[in-house]
Amino acid sequence: MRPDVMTETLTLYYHPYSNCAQRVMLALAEKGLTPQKIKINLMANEQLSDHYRAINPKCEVPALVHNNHSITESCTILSYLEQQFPKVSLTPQQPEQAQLMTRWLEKAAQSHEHQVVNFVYANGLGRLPTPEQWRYYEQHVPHRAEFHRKRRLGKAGSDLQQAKSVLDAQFEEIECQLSKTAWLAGSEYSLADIAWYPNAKLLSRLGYDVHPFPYVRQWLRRIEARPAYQAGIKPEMMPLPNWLLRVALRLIRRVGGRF
Ligand SMILES: N[C@@H](CCC(=O)N[C@@H](CS)C(=O)NCC(=O)O)C(=O)O
Repeated sequence: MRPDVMTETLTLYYHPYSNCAQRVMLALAEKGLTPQKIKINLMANEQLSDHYRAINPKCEVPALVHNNHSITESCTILSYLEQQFPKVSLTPQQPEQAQLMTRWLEKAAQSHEHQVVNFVYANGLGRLPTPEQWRYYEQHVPHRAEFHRKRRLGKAGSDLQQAKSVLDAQFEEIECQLSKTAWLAGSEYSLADIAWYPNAKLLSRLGYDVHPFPYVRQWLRRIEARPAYQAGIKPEMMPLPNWLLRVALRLIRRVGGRF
């Protein structure tokens, strides 16, 4: 532990069901770090407040504030934690495995928008903005306004077959790696597994069929057996069966925004 570590302040802005926030929750738990946690209620649109926008200009969770310095983008936060809190290492010792981990992290950083969000919307589960939220996006959150503009034109998040085939290719790649090594970057559990677990889990809960991927299913179970998962994520998970979660999300879409 660095000498100043006891006086450092660490605050995590998160929502427990956010796959991106879960990456950071897992890494913090693996490292034995216990930040102050501030829940941003996405359902109540707390992310769309001027106060939170000052912390994360993209109005998304997670954000980590370390000694008044705000870090955003979940995969960037993972690398930051690894650099600042190296006592419990989540990087493989062997250089080739460490390089492989970096490649998985780079892909994970692109995956939320291009894989998860597309599938969720194409499957009829993503929330639609109200006119008020839409105005906020247009003024302050251009990437989200752009996504919804494309979605309305049928250019994003509308073709379920296409969204599934992108996921098929991704899950085949993960399955192939896990058929050769215990973890994504080789023989050691690493940030690569932490970055990909929440995506794979969320997609499987929301209707992507992981049955054709036995190594992925075993890997999910092994991660869920880790003390860091049990302490860092599980206590805040909603114990809803998957089918009920999907029904709830479809209802929220119906009664929510229309834009
Ligand atoms: N690329 C970002 C994506 C973060 C993101 O999209 N977070 C979602 C939750 S998973 C969010 O906060 N959405 C805001 C909203 O729904 O308005 C990251 O990896 O941190």
